[in-house]
Amino acid sequence: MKPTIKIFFFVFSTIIFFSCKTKNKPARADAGTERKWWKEATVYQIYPRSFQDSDGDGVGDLKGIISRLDYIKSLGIDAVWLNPVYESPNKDNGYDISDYQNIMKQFGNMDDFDKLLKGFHDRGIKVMMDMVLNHCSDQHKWFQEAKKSRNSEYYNYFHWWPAEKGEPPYRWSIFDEKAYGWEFNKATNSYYLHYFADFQPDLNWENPQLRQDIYKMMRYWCDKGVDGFRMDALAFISKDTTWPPLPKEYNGNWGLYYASGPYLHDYIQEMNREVLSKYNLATVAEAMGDIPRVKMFVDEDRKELNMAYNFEAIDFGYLPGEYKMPDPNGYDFVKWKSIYAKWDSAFVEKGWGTMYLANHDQPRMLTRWGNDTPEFRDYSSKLLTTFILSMRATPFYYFGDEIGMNNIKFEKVEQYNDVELLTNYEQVKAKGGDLKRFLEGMKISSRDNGRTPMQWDTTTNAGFGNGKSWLPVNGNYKTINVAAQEKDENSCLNYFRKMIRLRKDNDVLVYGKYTLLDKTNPDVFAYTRELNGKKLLVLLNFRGKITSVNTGIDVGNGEILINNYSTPSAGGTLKPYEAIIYQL
Ligand code: TEU
Repeated sequence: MKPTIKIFFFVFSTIIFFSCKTKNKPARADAGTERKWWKEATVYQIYPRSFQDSDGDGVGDLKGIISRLDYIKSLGIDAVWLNPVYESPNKDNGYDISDYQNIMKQFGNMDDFDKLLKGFHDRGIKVMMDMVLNHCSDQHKWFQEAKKSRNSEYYNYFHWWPAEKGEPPYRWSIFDEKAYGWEFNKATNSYYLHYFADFQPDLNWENPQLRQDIYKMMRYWCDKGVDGFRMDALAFISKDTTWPPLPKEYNGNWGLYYASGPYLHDYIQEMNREVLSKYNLATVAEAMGDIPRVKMFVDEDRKELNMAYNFEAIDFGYLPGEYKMPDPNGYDFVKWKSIYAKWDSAFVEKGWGTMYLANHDQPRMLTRWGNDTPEFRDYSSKLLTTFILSMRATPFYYFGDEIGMNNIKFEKVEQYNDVELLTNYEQVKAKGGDLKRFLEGMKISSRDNGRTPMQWDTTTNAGFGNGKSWLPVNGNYKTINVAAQEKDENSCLNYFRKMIRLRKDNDVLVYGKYTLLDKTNPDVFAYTRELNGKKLLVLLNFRGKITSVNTGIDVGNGEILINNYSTPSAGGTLKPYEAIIYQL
């Protein structure tokens, strides 16, 4: 090429480059963060085991999801997060992976996965995979080899404590009957570490070879065309291998301690260089801790991840020192509101958050944060939907919540499937605790409540599948189901669609500045969202009674954009579980 032509091309491409940049300039009123598809997206979480069973074995599968693609599209969501679909013995429902590059047999095969991915992409829906990187299954080839001998090439893929050094320093385990994080292995005369169940050995990220294998595996999925990752327990991957005793100040706060490994962010940055930066991905990490710690995962300058999935608000209202035991006196609503305001302010300048009220580790949002009595189920379900979709953070919406599914509330321990509940039950029992009280509490907070099969229609098993489902279908499926709600324009389902459209049509709901109002109101969550001169007011009455609200804003000339009653309240009061968004 002649030098003059080269110069011409250089000048021309520079102009194009900068004009594209200006077009994508942020429209946010108060921050420097850029517009991104994953900030504007609503993510719908699918727990494949419970969504749709296509072959009658009682377990949901990929073909089942394929048969529901048009339904998922009809919701208006932009992306899905699929809980783990990899090969697994399923002792923790896929969070114990035995082969990261194969599909769990119960769910189908790789051909089904490719069809599913294409089916989503054809409909303009992105797919986020669940990546479990802190641990794998004890059935994984790496562990099967490692446990044979200290000389195995995979021995250092895990953390071991040689028995000749005596008992290992205490580590707590979340899913262990003895709450003990080390398990003895005879063949190697050593203990392996497991922060979760003993069938979930922790991977040794301190070993560069393991990290390279993980990155290679992640690139395999990226090359297939997946659009992002939800990274399970990522904050726990780095360990201090001098194994100091657990510091006293972390007593009871194991999550924080486990999330403070010395090389955590070096590893995430390395993963970013080796994998994430090479693709256009949405990444979200389960990130424990206070604001400065969580910001480290998502501050753009640090080149780690996109979104933080924090636990402070969702874990609120449990009795201190008792695992997931709801306080019978309820929770401090004013404090809860302030937690949301605090986390909003965390990401004004840098990073980005997520908004959710439920997922597969939580009970149904309607039971926990709303009101599942017949009188208020409909109103409170719509209220929670309004809340999730009007905050400044990417909404992660859990399947089934769009029709207002609620907790199944098992009576007996035998009815449960979840390893978390079963091991915690044993822990309470070992301590001589009150098991009846424990089971009462679990009716509100246990994970199986959120895992019962999707309620599609009034046919056998709610249309989930022909076989006996792995968890029973909630007995209310004859009234609470998709088919019935499709026909009712005022259903929770259609309200969810409407609210999604509202968020799509109003940038202000995505990027607009957030201001909490009437902060000390013990019943109402009230806030404004503002962007480029547009201002919305969100009013949410979280109580089953008429309440007053005092935001100091005159809504007289405001236009109501959405409301969950046929005739909205006017002035300073709100009806039970009323939700209104005004454009001021
Ligand atoms: O959960 C990670 C996690 O930190 C758990 O403590 C979670 O908060 C707990 O399950 C809440 O009840 C992930 C997955 O989401 C969960 O389903 C798995 O069981 C867990 O990892 C182990 O892989």
